[in-house]
Amino acid sequence: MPQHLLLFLRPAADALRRVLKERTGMDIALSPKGAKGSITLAVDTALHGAEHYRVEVSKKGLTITGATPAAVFRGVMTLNQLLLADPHEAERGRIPAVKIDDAPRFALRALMIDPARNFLPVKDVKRFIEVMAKYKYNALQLHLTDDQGWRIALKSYPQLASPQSYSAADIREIVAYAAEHYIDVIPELDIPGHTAAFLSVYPELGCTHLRNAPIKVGETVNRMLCAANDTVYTVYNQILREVAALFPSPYIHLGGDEAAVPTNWEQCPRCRAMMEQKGYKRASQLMIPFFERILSSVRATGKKPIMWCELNNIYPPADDYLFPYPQDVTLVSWRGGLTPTCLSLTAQSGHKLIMAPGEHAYLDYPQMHHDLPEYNNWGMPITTLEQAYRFDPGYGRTAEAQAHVWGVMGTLWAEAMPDINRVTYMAYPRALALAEAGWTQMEHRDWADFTQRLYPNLDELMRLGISFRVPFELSGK
Ligand code: TNX
Repeated sequence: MPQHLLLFLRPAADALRRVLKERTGMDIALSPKGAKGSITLAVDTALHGAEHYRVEVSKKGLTITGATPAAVFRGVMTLNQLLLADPHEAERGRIPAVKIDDAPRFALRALMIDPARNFLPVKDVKRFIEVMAKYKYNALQLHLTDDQGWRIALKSYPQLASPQSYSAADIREIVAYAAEHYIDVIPELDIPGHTAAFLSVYPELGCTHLRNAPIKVGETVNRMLCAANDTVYTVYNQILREVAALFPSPYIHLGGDEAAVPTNWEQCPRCRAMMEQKGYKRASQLMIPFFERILSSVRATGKKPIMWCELNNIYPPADDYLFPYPQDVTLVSWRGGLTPTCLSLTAQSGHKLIMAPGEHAYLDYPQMHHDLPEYNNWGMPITTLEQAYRFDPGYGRTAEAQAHVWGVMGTLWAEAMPDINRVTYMAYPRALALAEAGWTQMEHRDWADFTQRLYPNLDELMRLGISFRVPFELSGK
């Protein structure tokens, strides 16, 4: 095996070693020239698709091949699943004879965590990464800024950082750890709403009429960045440059959700003047020039923008229905009830779409009646494990009408999650259902079968000390 390939296969080889040690007690030695051994990992360029892999176990040995090193790593995770399914055999060093040829239905399978609302230390984020990697997730979105906190310490604007935040070294540590699991870490800086933490430091960058209205970090005060203040764009240009340099991800998420336009831009003399000058009828139309400038800063960094798809909040469904997202913005469908519309609109417009519908993928919603969160529930609907599982990210549409769906994302908004235990309690086992929705073709999905395959995995989560919700099979009533 060429030396450079081995280097790239190192994370998969390390993972294989851990899996075999943990499940079978075997301690295998790694060798770059192990082509003759009974255990082989290799990149096979005859395979296509970034995560296409094969696992073959026979009398001759174990071979895991993949189109890329990431694919080989996913194959190792599948081996882990096989061994988990029959721990007694595995303990005896016996691996079932199989021939698996597998590739994901969707290229993106993401979870989003929210250290902005409740900070999560680096070690907890790393642990979270470890678990999600076992289920072949390949992206972690970090919601880094919100009303409750600004969680990234920047050189350019150090004052912004909340007392608990990630340093550049922390970010590098998270990113490197994620990379070993072939997980892309996507930063999110939420603008122009959800910016109370920012505006508590720079109140002069909010709308003119609110400058003297006090802001308390930790309260959702629905303040927005002023659309008609040049300094906002200069500051964010610098922030985006620094964030872009810290994260190797090709993407930056800019939020764009839940902006309180009527109490901010609509009342602000400067924003009103800008509306007039542009000939706009509604203050929400200022989103167009606002994001035009922000997006040009993002493009200058070489990154691709992602935004929450807002259909009824920023852009009210009036007769002059607006769908003004520039073509290079990847959208995330999230708001309950709006996903079918969002799916259709983006199919027409050709925008790339991530599916995170509130109906299935909002892992911050309670899993049962009277379950957590018992406080701070603004009316979140119950989302059972079964409801999470019954998610077809293509919403049953024709192949053509879902061709623009890039993948799935589960959100763990953390207003009611004070620590990582609560985060995993909300995430699991539903994130297992979502992982399957993202990976597996509909014809291979089966709820009853899933619940059976679930047990060894729950057993494993328990053994690892990861909290999760049981019982999970009840209807939720
Ligand atoms: C809406 S989902 C939000 C978040 C909240 C979440 C609570 C989205 C784009 N914005 O700021 O945390 O609801 O479920």
